[in-house]
Amino acid sequence: MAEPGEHATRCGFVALIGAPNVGKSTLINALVGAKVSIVTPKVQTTRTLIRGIAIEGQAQLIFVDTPGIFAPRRRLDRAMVGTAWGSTQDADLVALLIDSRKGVMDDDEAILRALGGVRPAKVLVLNKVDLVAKPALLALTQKLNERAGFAATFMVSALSGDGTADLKSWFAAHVPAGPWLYPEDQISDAPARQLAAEITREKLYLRLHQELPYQSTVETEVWKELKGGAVRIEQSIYVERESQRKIVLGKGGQAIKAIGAAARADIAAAIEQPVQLFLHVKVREGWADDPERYREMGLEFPKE
Ligand SMILES: Nc1nc2c(ncn2[C@@H]2O[C@H](COP(=O)(O)OP(=O)(O)OP(=O)(O)O)[C@@H](O)[C@H]2O)c(=O)[nH]1
Ligand SMILES: [Mg+2]
Repeated sequence: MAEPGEHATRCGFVALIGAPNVGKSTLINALVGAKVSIVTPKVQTTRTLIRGIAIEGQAQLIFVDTPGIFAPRRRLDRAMVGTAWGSTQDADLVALLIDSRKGVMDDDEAILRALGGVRPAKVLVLNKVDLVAKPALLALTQKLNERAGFAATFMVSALSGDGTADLKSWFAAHVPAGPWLYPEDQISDAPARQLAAEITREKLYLRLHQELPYQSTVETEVWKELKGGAVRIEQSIYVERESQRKIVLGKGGQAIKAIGAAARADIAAAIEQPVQLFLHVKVREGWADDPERYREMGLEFPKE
């Protein structure tokens, strides 16, 4: 006979935080088992909170991917870092990711100093262990555990999936008892238009360099279901200056064509529908100081 409560469900929010580029988005995708958040080799790819949902036994885990935490300079940076810290206030568990190949860098130091003010239980996740020898990991584990009170330490490769199953089981055992908040088959709470804009932004980051990715943003303007099952999507890519617009377009439109083709394929795969994608590159000087752009991204607009 089943004991009372034996089949009780659990449910909770797990915030994944850390410096830029440590692999938070790669990890959320591995934990969810689907691509819910974009990944690039560049720092500061993620700009807002991205929730990805997974079921593990009786537990529903709502993972929250966050922008990397660093010393912010621009208004957009401040909004990103503020929203990342904000995620820890609403979380049941917080996972601090460290790039174990790089070790403890300046941004990590600052995060460790601020971690004392974070209320939920914290776990340490040493990521990218595929790139590091075991003895170095043990030394890093010891060093970091001396700095903060972690409930557990995990060594994972978000890229290969190594160690992520153990991490997920631990989360499932430690989120509070309670009813599931989302339907069983839901993996994300982001509207499809937001996911589509993010996918295009990923292609911009992969294709463009220096300051350009950081001075651009993407918004989905039109989403029209067509007869026959396809969808027509129109997106605006905002840049700061005419010179940047020219670079995004590329010689003879080559760059925007490549970005569009790559984005279209991924959006179609994500929404499992044929897609017609139209990209419009627009100069909007000062978009990064326009509250409307922040609202579109789901970010608070910092006063300065
Ligand atoms: N070798 C290796 N590379 C990884 C691993 N996890 C992530 N990466 C790579 O690290 C880079 C950054 O990964 P992201 O997941 O975008 O990192 P992030 O922490 O979300 O970065 P921001 O959104 O900028 O804060 C990408 O090139 C990933 O492929 C890992 O376990 N091993
Ligand atoms: Mg990210």
